[in-house]
Amino acid sequence: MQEYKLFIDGEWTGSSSGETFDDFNPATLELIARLHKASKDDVQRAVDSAEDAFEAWSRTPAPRRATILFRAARMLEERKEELARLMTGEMGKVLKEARGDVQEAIDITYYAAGEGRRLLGETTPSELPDKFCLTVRRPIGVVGLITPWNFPIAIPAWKIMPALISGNTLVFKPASDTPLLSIELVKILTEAGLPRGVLNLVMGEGSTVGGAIVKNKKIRAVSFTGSLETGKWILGEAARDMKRVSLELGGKNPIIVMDDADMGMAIDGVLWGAFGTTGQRCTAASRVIVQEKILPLFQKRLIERTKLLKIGNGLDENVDIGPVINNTQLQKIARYIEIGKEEGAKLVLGGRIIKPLPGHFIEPALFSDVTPDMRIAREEIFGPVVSLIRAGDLDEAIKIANSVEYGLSSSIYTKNITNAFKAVEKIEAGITYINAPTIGSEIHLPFGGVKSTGNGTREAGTTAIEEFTELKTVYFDYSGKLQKAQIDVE
Ligand code: UN1
Repeated sequence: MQEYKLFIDGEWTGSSSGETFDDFNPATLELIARLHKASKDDVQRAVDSAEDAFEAWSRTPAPRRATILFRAARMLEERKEELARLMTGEMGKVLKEARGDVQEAIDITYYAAGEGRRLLGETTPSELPDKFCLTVRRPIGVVGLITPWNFPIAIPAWKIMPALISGNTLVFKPASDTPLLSIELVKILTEAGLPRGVLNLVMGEGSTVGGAIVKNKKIRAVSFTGSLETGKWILGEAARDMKRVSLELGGKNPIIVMDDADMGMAIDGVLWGAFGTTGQRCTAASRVIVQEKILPLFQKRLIERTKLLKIGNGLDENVDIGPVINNTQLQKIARYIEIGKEEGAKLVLGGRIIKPLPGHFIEPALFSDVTPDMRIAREEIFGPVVSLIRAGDLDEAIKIANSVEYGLSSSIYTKNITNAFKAVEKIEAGITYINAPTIGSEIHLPFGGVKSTGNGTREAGTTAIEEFTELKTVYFDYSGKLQKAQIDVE
């Protein structure tokens, strides 16, 4: 079994406390790796090393920083299959999805590398003669990145690549359930030529290691994807030092199915949106709001199709649904199944923990007769559980869609163009899909949500650069005399 150390100041170094933690395959429960756990001192060393590296890295021309990213992207491409297999063995998602996860990392790496020749600011006329106005982008400084386990390489890459191309230096903590892909990503970037200290990897629990990152005064920005509870804590802590924070938190994403929809397509969409990644996406569809006329037939057909999904080890190419990440999550999902029953929803399919498979498996679950006030219709479960909710018309469907505290992704299935535009206008979410499920974002568009899903920032797309840069406004006066804005108006 492999043991992995921390990566600080360009060296793989053991934890100063000597503490380690274990990494298991969720499908087989095999122990696959032992990882060094960072102490507070280790985090401080990582921050110091990032601080030392900042001057040289931020002064390296962005197109030259990009050459390292282009090289890393090509290496990721060459190793795509191997990395996908490693991911399935650690995180559990089925192989074709793991390949997609690596592809997303490849895409953002190329995209961020391309930004090395843009990093656009703006130029605009001055109100005074012989004066030139522009904005330039500057890196923020030492940035802390904290990532979740559900996209073990895509989400780290979403954050690392734009942060690097913008000239920041980093202290990065991946989720303790899935550190292996992050270790590979750090190795690839190092081999591609990233200078020492620019990217430091610390591992361990969120409460200690993540906490030490967030509280460190030298860290000027934190980018976090994870739970609402942790996000709120980070925002509060960061306020003390006026740190920049970007948060991608939970979702309770609805798919609205109108009675004019193509039903077969909507069912395909629900199966993929709700049960892909075993429902463990922030964008997973967990509420399916169906117009009442078609609800009975829709429910019947959805049950039939869900029954056909094959559960098992994601390395088997025939499997549709892999395991849940760990026992805590498995028990949390099982508890929500009980809560749903107690609240009076009808469990029409699945929801049982599967034994005697050794891993953390649960059957995809469908609840009917769910009302919007029930906890299973409001709280993020992060598992393969769908609540079917009845709506009379589009207005009611949208009202239900908006009745939760989250607002990440959303979807509507309809053939009616008016319905589609109304949904775009009225659904409170960062993302709305028309005739496609709630998952499947592309890296060159902004990703993020409204309400409690975040704090207004967006990842990926051109907004990825905004997330990791400061704007400087420059006024260049070449008139040779004092000119006064707002005063010299004649
Ligand atoms: C997440 O839901 O946790 O849209 C991230 C998707 C992926 C990213 C999802 N591109 O499903």
